[in-house]
Amino acid sequence: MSKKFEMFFVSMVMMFLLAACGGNNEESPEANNNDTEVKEENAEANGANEEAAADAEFTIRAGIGLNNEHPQYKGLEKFKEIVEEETDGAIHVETYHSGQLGDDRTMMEALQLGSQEVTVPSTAPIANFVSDFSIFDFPFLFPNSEVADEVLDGEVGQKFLDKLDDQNLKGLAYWENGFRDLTNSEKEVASVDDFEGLTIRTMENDLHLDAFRAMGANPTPMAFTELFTALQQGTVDGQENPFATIYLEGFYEVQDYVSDTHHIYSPFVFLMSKSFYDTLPEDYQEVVDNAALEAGKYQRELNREANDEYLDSLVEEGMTFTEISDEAREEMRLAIEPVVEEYAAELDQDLVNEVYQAIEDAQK
Ligand code: KDG
Repeated sequence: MSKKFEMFFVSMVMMFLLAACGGNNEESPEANNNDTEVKEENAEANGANEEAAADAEFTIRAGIGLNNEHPQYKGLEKFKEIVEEETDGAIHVETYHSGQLGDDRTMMEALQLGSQEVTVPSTAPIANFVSDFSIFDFPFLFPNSEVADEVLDGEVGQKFLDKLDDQNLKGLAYWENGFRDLTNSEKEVASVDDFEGLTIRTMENDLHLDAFRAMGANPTPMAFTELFTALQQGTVDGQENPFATIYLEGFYEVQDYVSDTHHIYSPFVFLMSKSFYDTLPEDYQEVVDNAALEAGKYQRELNREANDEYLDSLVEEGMTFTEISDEAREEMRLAIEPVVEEYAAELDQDLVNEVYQAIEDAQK
């Protein structure tokens, strides 16, 4: 069975099981993502889960695309710890990684349908549900993560989260994916000219596609769950993700070159199914609100350490590192500027101005 078909088959089976189980999971998901083997400990954990779930009033199934080594998953475990402790086990949290419950879009749709309770996607796929979110994927928008924190955790960030309600999604907090960097298997990329002809996988987001086209690359949208295989088989030459993901997902095994393009600061959004959230009593709603924020702080901290640490590890694994100069980064920004202006014109102008203003204020 081909890997892709296997993934598709497993996703279908998972969706069926989740829908059939309704409130409580009685089956352990057995899914294989990329080359990440389903860990035995996962099956064991799910065995323990079954008992705890049986005693619980509510079960939250929380799934992400990245693997269980990633700070995103550690954040999810922290969320579980806080929620179960604070509710004395009345809310039971099951955590799934590596796309075991599907890719970002599938999981968001499952939240809308009420067959999954939590996921933590990047803002890029969220823009397909609430288009205003695409502003957070404007290349070179946030100068650093401190400014991003201030804007996202502030009033304007909350306005975006509120927009998710209409989609039956409850946005509880911003977590962090981080600054995205380019890898490929063909050549060193030091300047905008070097993008010419490279086939690059991007997230499923039109702005990302247009931005890479503007730099001369040949972008292809693809779910994260398909990425490792696509790189391995040479379906695409490259991809872009923060160093932590590049290292922890083992992309260095199938990619030779890495450049610190830092072209987009990618936030994660902690999402809950709104129909599920609305069934929780008020005190439990408060618990999940605070847990999403607390776990987010912890996740951001781990994520920043990981992104600082793993470039060296990528070089140790044999990747060639190309440092992007300030001038080269400015050339990239200029190449993408018309795309950003075009997308900005399509969005809620007051909100766009508020974001720009908040970024300026955060730098004062
Ligand atoms: O869990 C989140 C991931 O599925 C995804 O958003 C990671 O940045 C990502 C990508 O490139 O798809």
